[in-house]
Amino acid sequence: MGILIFIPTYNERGNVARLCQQLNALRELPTPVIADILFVDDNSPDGTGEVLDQLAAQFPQVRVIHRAGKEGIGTAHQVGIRYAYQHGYDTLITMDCDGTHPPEYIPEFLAESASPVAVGSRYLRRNSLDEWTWLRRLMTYGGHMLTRTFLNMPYDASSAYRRYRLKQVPLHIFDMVQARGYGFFFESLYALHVNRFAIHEVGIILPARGSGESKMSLQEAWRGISRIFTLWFSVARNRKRYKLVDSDSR
Ligand SMILES: Nc1nc2c(ncn2[C@@H]2O[C@H](COP(=O)(O)OP(=O)(O)OP(=O)(O)O)[C@@H](O)[C@H]2O)c(=O)[nH]1
Ligand SMILES: [Mg+2]
Repeated sequence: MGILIFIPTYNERGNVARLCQQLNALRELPTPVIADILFVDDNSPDGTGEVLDQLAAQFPQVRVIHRAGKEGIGTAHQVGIRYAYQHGYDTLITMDCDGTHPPEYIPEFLAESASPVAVGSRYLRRNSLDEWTWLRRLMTYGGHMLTRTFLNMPYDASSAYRRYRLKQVPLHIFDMVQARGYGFFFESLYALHVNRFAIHEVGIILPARGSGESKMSLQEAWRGISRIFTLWFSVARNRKRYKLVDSDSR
């Protein structure tokens, strides 16, 4: 089977319909992107779940999983990833719902065929974060500096805009990830990196968020930072912690 686009939502009522429409428009391109779309909504108080149900009734390619409450962005991605494996998709794209991950990059993600993983990177283009506030830029660059320094990863490790080729990546990689929140992104990329899966970066420009508010609170940012150090410490103590049995032969 083909492509699944996975999008976690929490209070994105004002953004879901537009994103859905933009993703459907990719079907009309000269090289059409025919994909199913899966939303995982955590019982958003703003009623995003009901809007998603309407979209699912309107478009057969849209599916919705409703969870009972806010369980974190990392566990939402785990649900999306497991759904993709269980339903036999070859390719999984993951992205945010807030308009910061323009769907125009999806064809570029798909065109790259050499790497099992592709990541949308905010560090390849000078103007990538021009529309963002200085505080949000500071947080993003700070996180990047920490993942570079402590986890030795050159990529944009906290980017949620990704493409995985599932036949080339074993599900077990994601079983190793413990972070339930934003730490999911660098922990999963770390597991891929140490197991020598090629990671391709696509330079993206991120517009400011559409409607609604960020869920990246100071508490979430702090949790992410402490997760980097926990990871660093646990890897220092047990070098095999994230290693698959056969990764040395890759
Ligand atoms: N299902 C689910 N989705 C979440 C949760 N937290 C965040 N999201 C979604 O994950 C995506 C990213 O969240 P954002 O609030 O945009 O976080 P961010 O991109 O780090 O921060 P900004 O873009 O700066 O606002 C959005 O689509 C959110 O709706 C959660 O606990 N559960
Ligand atoms: Mg965002």
